[in-house]
Amino acid sequence: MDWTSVQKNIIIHIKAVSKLKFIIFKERFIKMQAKKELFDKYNDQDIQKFTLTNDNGVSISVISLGATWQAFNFPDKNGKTANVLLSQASSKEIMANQYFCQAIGRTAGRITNGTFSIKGTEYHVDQNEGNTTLHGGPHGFNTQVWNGSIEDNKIVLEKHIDSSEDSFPGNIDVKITWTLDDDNTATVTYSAKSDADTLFNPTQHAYFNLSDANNVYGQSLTIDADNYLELNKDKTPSGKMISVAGSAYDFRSGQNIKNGIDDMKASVGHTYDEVYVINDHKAENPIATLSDPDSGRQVSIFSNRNALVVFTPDDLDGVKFERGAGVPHMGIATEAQTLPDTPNHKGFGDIVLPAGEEKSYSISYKAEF
Ligand code: FUC
Repeated sequence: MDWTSVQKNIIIHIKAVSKLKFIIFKERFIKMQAKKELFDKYNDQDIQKFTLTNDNGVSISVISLGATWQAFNFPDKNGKTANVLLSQASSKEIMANQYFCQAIGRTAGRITNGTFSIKGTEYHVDQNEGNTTLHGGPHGFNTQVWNGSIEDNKIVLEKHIDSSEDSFPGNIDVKITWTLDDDNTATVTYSAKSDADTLFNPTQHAYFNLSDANNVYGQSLTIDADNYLELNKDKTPSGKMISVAGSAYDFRSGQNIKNGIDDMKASVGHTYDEVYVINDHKAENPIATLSDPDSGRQVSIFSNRNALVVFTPDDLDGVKFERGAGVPHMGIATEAQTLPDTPNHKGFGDIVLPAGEEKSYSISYKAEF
């Protein structure tokens, strides 16, 4: 070997060592933090709280009861960090006022008469809202205490649900995973495998309020949807899709939420509790974006499924949130999913989880500030 190639080799070696040192430095000092702590007790069971904090100080917390998304903390334009979710402080309250920010399954939304067919076999599942099965029925994902752990900076929640427990066909193994990346995107992934054909259409019932105010009136929402579902009196879908054009339902170019609610009340007599039919879109484009000009906070929602439920409840009386006593329009719920009541309507999609197959669905929430 001549002298120049020895020199070259030494330089390459030095470069490689410095690169390695930098990686080790980065790993040691700017590493994502993951924490597990006791939240409280529910029915004598320990309820755990898991928190991931990224390099920018943005954090998410999830608790094992109902796989509830307990916190999404990120700063406003002045650097003041706050939780943008409507969270309740204890397991007792979470179970007394269900669905707030909880995991929803096996099936999000309403199933007409709790009845559906898979490959010609008719099934009847437990009803919990008149004749309707809402959000997986009375023993849905949100009522379960999940087995939680932290694995490779991911929050992992697992549960085996027996068919006899929630009345859906098939014993099902479900895994809910939460991650948070350094672009401030929180992602929840629901995976399931069943020993018999069943339905799987999970979502997260996140209620957002990006501001410090106790309502969402100053915030605006954009939804990539040309159509919404016509609903029957009991809020089950009629099967018909209606164009949003020229109505209070139209969020395609963004709409202030207070103007929208006022317009809804004047035109159809109620607030938003609607199922939007999401347009075909590229994976990198959000299906919806909620933004708050006052705080400078924004959350974009990414999903590859065809529906988003939007709910701005008028009545939150008697619910005590960490940010204060419930008042009308304190938060806005967004639930990315496949169109509800799926097997009962042609063209709504396919939520069948065939026996022995694993299916996964993800929803991402990107925070900007
Ligand atoms: C949404 C709404 C429902 C219900 C639930 C808690 O999914 O569509 O009407 O109130 O949330």
